[in-house]
Amino acid sequence: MHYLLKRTLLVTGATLFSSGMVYAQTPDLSDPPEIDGATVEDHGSVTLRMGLGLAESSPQYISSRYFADILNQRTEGRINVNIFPNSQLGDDVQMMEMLQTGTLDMTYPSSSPATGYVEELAVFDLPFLLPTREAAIEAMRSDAAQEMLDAFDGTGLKALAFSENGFRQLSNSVREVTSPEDVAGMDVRGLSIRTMENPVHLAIWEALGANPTPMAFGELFSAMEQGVVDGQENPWSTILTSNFYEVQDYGSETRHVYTPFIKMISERTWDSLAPEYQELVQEAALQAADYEIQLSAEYDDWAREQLEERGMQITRLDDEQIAAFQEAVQPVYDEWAPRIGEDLVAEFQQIAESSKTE
Ligand code: TK8
Repeated sequence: MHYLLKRTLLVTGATLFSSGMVYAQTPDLSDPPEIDGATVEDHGSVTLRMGLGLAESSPQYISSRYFADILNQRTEGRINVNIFPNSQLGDDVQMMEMLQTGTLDMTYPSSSPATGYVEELAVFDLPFLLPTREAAIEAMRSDAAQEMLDAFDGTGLKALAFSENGFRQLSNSVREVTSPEDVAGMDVRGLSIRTMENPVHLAIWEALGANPTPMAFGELFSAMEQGVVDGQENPWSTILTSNFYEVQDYGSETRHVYTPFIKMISERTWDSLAPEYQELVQEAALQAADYEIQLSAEYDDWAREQLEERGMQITRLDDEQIAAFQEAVQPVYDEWAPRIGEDLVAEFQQIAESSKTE
């Protein structure tokens, strides 16, 4: 049976359907892999509190439930994970700070706001660098990426695994966007676009002639609703599951950045766990990450179709149109590649190239 239906009554979008109605408006999601592996010896009961930015219908939440199930099953119920979705405990930046002080055990930010801890992560923010999911997965599994996770040691945050937030797409409430000129507005004002709290993203939207405003994700819906910003950019799955389509009429399939998520645990919490529990948490994080990447891929086109059905006007861009965006953001490379490290950027470009020719 469908994993979602087994777990709980989950729906995408705003409507909660009651039983008897068609309530599973979800893509045909894969079940997670069977949980196997030996039961871990009793090292006491542990409850982990995990805060998430996204909604219950997101791949982030669904794969976190799987993470919780693995821990629970392999400890015969001794490790429990309580998940708090929807940015209810705070946004990515706040939750990372809570992990540092030990007031929250786990969270799961985008890599972009984590560049404050590990600068090299900004390589993922370079526009149009990783064109396919295959290239992105290879980049996330590279030794260079593992070094980025290791570099969190001593910050108060332990980074366990990369997983997928996804390819970012532009949405706005003002006009159809097919070119950088549409973003900048020729005789009308440029679009005001919310960005993540990350300097490369700010540079991207400045280069495109927008009026960018960094803002916490949890404030974004009401900022768009009240017209504080015209638009934002996130994967289709988020635009759907966070109900952004209710306040955004236009979408453009720009795929301008692939954003990873990073599963994190507080170093304090980590240090308090028995080594066997640590091993299990690490293993489960990697398994849940794989499952999330798969769910995320399954969501992509489906979420876009759902958004169209719900009245959003979505524009696909052809190669020439994408090339115009790529050209406009070239200054971002000139400014940021030397700061991030030319070698690292070249390594990721190499990964991207080889994924194209495969
Ligand atoms: C969720 C965020 C979000 C990100 C953003 O916590 O802020 O736009 O893409 O999904 O990590």
